[in-house]
Amino acid sequence: MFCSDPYEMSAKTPTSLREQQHPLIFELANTIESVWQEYLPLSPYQLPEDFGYVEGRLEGEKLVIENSCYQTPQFRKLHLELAKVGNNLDILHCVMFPHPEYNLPMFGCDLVGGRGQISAAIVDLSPVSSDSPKGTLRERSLPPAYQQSLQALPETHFSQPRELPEWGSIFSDYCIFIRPSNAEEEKQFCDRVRRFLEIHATQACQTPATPEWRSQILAGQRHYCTQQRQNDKTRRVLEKAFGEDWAERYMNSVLFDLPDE
Ligand code: BLA
Repeated sequence: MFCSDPYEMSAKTPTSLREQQHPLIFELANTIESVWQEYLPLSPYQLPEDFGYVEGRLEGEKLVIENSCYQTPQFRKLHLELAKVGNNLDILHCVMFPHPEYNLPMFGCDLVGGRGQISAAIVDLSPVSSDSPKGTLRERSLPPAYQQSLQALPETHFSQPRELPEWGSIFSDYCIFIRPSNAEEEKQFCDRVRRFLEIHATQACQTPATPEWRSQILAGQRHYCTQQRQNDKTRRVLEKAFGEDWAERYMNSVLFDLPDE
């Protein structure tokens, strides 16, 4: 069906925003959802205050945000967000929050681009705990099974690696943060995201609950979210479109929220 207003269309069909975004975002959004559907027993997750679909204005341009959220026995929240600011800025944001009863890392992925070029592509499995139930935040490391699987992945080659900001100390040695410079690098990045997700989903389903680790894991997740909330580039986009209070609430309750104690 032809529709003259793309935003009107996206309000009706939840998969349509990605069709108006950079092809790598379209590809990654489909990849993430297909791995989730193939490997994980998904149930719906209700976002607070009906944050599912949001529209605002940024410097006269329309900002559209489309969220999809699920949960599973091991994951408190699987969050995929697509955002589009006019014709200038396309964003994919994805975080998988494990229940703190499970000693699992945080999967995070962010793609930011516009006018045909992705400027930032980042993916990581970030550790939240140490290798003993009473360890400290400083000793964070990925569980051994993750390290083995990640080490076994083929090497990647990206011509424009990017430097992490200071708050990025939460990321692991396996983190990829680049500006993809051609279609081949875009494909390599997308393949790497798929491999991270497959490792994560497979491991998660085999990981038993360990309540004696809970407080350490919770502290690790809290640290992860506290650092992510310091990303001024994300905050600025949200503040300009929706105001400071809204941006603060959205960052704390949708993008990087924490479970109840
Ligand atoms: C960078 N994130 C950015 C940038 C923008 C956003 C505009 C700058 C792009 C650039 O430097 O080229 C904006 N990102 C958003 C917005 C949302 C979003 C508005 O997700 C949501 C509505 N960010 C994450 C996650 C990770 C992440 C999960 O949300 C990592 C796992 C990382 N984004 C991240 C990093 C940068 C970034 C490391 C670069 C920050 C810098 O260089 O200072």
